Amino acid sequence: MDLYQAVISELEKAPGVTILIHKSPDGDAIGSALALALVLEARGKETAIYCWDGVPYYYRFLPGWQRVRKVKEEGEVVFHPLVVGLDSSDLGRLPFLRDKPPGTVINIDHHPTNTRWGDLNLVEPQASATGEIVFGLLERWEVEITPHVATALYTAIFTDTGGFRFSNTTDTSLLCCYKLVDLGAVPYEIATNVYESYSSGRMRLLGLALGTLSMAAGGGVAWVVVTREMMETTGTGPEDTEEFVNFPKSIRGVEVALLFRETEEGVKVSFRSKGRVDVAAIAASLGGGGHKAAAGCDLDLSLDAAVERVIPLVEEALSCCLSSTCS
Ligand SMILES: [Mn+2]
Repeated sequence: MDLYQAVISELEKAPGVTILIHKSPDGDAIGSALALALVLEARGKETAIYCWDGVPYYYRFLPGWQRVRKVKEEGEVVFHPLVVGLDSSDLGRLPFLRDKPPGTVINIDHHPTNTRWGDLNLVEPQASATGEIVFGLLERWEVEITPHVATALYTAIFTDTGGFRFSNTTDTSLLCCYKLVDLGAVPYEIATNVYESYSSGRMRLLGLALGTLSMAAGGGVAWVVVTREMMETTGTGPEDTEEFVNFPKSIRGVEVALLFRETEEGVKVSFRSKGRVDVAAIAASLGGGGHKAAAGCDLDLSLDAAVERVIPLVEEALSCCLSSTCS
């Protein structure tokens, strides 16, 4: 049986479905989860969505966002017989789990570094977003896609492609969004909610972060830093640093951009590449993962030590690509 049909038949027969999405949830994780939950509920099934972190305030326009429950312990999770993980490349992205969840587990994702941690693994690395895979699933399932579902899936694809600017924007992602607009998603409203509804504190935080701009490799590498103190001063949270890495990336000549954000445990590093350097490989060598053009990792180091550890790796990968000796 086709993998999509296998997933559909599991969804059809399950009386309830537990949906898990990755920590620091983004528009793709949240949108995909809400779309799936809304469809399942319309078919009379119980659903529960869990995440290590809460929904960032600028995604709280999404219909049903309150369904996403923040959990820190596996014991707080209600496990239905079927569990669906979305946009989560490995179990480390679901830190409230002690191990693989009970019951039948379906893993739907588009990260090439996905570890195939489910019983059924619908992993499509060429998809721009997990939302694109979920949309394909719903189309094959021939269920009703309401305007709320369309809004959630459009938001997933729109945000994971950086507003259709990133290299993962394809004819398929645009065709999906065309269909989703036809089904009731409103691009202008979604764009305004996602990208023009930030707090003033976030804008002040961005100012402080941009003040730390550093460059290396003759202008090929650029990065900014966010300290915990900066977030305290501006009254902001980790979700306010989403997209910050795209500012150093937007400099002419920069091939790889990074954001170093100080966390309680150490440093979270976000990588973005304009295409020549595979940043997923660098992130994976540091225990993280992601896509060729967008990746991340967590380091148990001080900010200074993290910069000293990571930047030489990026410089080396860039010089390797530029010397054309690398494959
Ligand atoms: Mn995604």
